[in-house]
Amino acid sequence: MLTTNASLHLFCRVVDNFGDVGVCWRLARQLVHEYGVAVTLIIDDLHSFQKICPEIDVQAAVQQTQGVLIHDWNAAPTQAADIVIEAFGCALPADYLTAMVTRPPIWINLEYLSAEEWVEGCHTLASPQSSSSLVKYFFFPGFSNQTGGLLLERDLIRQRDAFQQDAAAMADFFTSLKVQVSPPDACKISLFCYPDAPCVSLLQVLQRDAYAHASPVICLVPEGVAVEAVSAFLGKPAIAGANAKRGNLTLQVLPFMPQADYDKLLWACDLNFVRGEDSFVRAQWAGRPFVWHIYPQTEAAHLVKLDAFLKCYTANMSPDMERSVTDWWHVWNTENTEQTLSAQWQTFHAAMPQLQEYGRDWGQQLMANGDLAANLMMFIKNRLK
Ligand code: TRH
Repeated sequence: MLTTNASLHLFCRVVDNFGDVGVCWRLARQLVHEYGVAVTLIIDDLHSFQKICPEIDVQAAVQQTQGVLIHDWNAAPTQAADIVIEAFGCALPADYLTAMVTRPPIWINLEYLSAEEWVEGCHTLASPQSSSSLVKYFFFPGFSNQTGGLLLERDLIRQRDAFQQDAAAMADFFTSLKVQVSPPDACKISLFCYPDAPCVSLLQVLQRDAYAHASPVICLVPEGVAVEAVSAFLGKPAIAGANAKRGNLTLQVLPFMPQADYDKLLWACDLNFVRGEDSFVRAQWAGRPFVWHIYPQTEAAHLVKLDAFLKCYTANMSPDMERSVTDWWHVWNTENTEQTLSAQWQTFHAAMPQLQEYGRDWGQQLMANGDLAANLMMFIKNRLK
């Protein structure tokens, strides 16, 4: 395995929201804790970082948290490390690039996640830089063994299983969030999506008494998510702790929580609506049915990515199950009328027990690709030879 005295600088610029820092923070911690690498995370937005990791001091130019050295972007190191990871093509500072020419590191561009087929052909490709003697390598996360795999901590699945098998631990978790799970067999849904998701229609569908044959629904929404739809449903501001019950649905706003607690929320719910990249991956490790709201792109490029993932995720499903998932995910990403959502929701909802089973097998299939940190370390080790 990689020598532990190798230094690694991981550069992250927050484009928006929490996924960029979410992915980098997870990777940084894993490389420190599981591989003993000296990781420095250089980041340009400590405020976004603090949302998912409350111990971050937004004023500090340099700080150490959970074994990771963290530099504000404006206080980036001036000496190049042995390994440099540029997250999502974030463009390294000019001075740092100059330092890299003097002491060339292994330079990796960690790319965005996509299930599109071209990813396999580009994974680990070398890109010689025309302006210097440096070479940058592309490293793609993904869903096949021809990609870098997905971020997965060594102990995560064991921790998940222990939590999901421990009714008292789950009850304590909900109590800590001030959520009353009543009745105990209520269907618990977490909701994390972009502002253009058809949330008003979803909440109407979930509250309708026509579905009272199904168990009551408790929908948990982190503060700041689907704010308009949630406050319209509540009839009051969508702030943490606010809740209301209408028809079959109880809706409650949760505080935006630290990353590890958000994982637990995904493990504890019966269905998770997730978005972007990181929560999307974590929902897959939760082993529970999930629905992806993909990050919207111009010219509907995101819908191609959505279908690429659906193709690989549903490959081993029965035709009926495949249709219920594909139709519901399409509706969630493109439609907004209550009528359209209602029909597809009923079919999807009926398929949830089978999806629960399927989710476990899907997780096993993903794990067989090796996890991203392990694959990355192997790639680096081979370059260091
Ligand atoms: O927040 P996202 O939409 O982030 C990203 C960025 O927008 C990025 O620019 C884009 O390219 C990418 O999506 C596709 O969604 P994501 O990726 O799911 O990241 C959310 C992070 O926030 C994830 O690490 C989980 C964390 N989180 C918490 O820590 N606590 C919470 O309460 C919630 C709801 C999320």
